[in-house]
Amino acid sequence: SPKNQPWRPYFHFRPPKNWLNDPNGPMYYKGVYHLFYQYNPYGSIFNKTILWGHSVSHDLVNWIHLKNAIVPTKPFDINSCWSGSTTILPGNKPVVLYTGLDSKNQQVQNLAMPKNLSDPFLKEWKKYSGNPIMTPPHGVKPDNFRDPSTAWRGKDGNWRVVVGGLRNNLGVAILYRSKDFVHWSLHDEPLYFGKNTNIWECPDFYPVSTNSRDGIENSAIGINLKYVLKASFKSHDYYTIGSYDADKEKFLPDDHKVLIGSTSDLRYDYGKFYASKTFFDSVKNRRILWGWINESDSSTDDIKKQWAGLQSIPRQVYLDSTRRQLIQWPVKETEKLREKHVSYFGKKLKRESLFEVSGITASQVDIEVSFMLPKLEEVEVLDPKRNDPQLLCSAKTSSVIGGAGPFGLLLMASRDLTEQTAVFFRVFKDNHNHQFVVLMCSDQRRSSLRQGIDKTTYGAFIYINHKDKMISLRSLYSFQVDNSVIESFGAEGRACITARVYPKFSVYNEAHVYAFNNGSLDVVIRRLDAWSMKKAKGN
Ligand code: DQQ
Repeated sequence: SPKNQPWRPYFHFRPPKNWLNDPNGPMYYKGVYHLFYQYNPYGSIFNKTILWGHSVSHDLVNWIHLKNAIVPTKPFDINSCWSGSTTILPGNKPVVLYTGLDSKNQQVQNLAMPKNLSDPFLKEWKKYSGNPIMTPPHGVKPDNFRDPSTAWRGKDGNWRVVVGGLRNNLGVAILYRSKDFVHWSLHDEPLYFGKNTNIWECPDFYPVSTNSRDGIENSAIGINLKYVLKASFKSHDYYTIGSYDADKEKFLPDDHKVLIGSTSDLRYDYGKFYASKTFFDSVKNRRILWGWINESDSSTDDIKKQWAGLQSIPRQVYLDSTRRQLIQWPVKETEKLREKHVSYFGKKLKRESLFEVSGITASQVDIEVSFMLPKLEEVEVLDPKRNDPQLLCSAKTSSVIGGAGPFGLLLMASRDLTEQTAVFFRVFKDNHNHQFVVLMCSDQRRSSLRQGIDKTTYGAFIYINHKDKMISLRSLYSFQVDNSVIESFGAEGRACITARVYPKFSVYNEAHVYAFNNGSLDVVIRRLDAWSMKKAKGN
């Protein structure tokens, strides 16, 4: 029962045990946030039976785990209930579209609805008897057709929805239309497509406001809107911003910013973060993004520890004032978990120096720091051939001395620094594009003395204005007994990097946090705030 929820030793969402992947159908309904997720209730690896786990929360922080909501029972989903989304129909009636693996293992789209709309927890779900409502169209193989998005309604009153797929070798957001949400007809052309991407999984399509941080409901029509189109492929969530031509049923990216999975494509996160989904939170007027954070250890490890996968901290998303990218920031409610607090002001970090942020329990932390940038004239010049930030971070590690930077934080660090995760910045002059660019890195190479863990370094570019005097970094990490998650937000959320780390020694009281500067120029910490983070509760 919800009253006997196990105590949660961490604040990243996951069920008490077993395998979890994509977030499904998040929504707000009658005072309650719902999160469904791809779940294998029988073990801690991805398996033949995947279904919809279900949890609810009043605050996006503490969760109650309910019984599985949508499980394989019928010929149209007997082999798994894969990813999908919620749409709130007029009259506050939520419905779910999800992918079923049918008795022939074909991917089909199904409709489900709550049995009892007066239960805010929506514990019981029923499936529409006429399922499936969509089957693989011409040119789409039966294993390349999945993950219906939240639907939106056009001026004509008809519903639209996109389904991910691979059609004639193009990654596609396949468009369907319906008058009644039950009978759907295929639109010849996809809403949008990409070349050389493989199948598009979990497409997401939504409006964002051009003049406020408020979220916009999916069916909103109006001025001061732009549209975001996201697709998941090649292990990453790529997005582009543009306009939506409702008459032609087309998404048109700004500045020809296509989705091809290149290093210049925009990504929600430059670390581990996949199959994400947003929803409109009508009570707080914001759009919230959830993403799946996979493990970096082996499946043998996962079988041993009996769980795998968690969800990111829910992030509020909105358009940056440049209108060229999104900003992401952990939802305000996360701050409820802040406990012991320390702060530092005007602390000078001389070249090649290190100082410990002490006074907090450093195994579970929220830390925000703003660095005053040194004179930008004196920074390193970016080699135009090195345009892949991830590769640049792998070459220019935290110990490679630069001009302005590397400076940043050493997280989950042991006293002797043999274990540490470095999250840091390095400032470059990009002569080619006549601008300054900050390279943000998350370096996992020394995150653990354990072997057999993926310790790939991640990196992102953040373009700054020559007048900018400061750059900020916020890292949040929660401790999972066997390992940790570090989510880092650079420049107020303009670049995000999520990493999994599995320290062997730098745990509990042996975990330390440091700020460092390995650049030849001094930097000043304008302000640093760090909090120990409380445990989130199940109830
Ligand atoms: N995960 C689901 C699919 C989706 C994939 C299966 C993305 O529906 O395409 O668990 O991680």
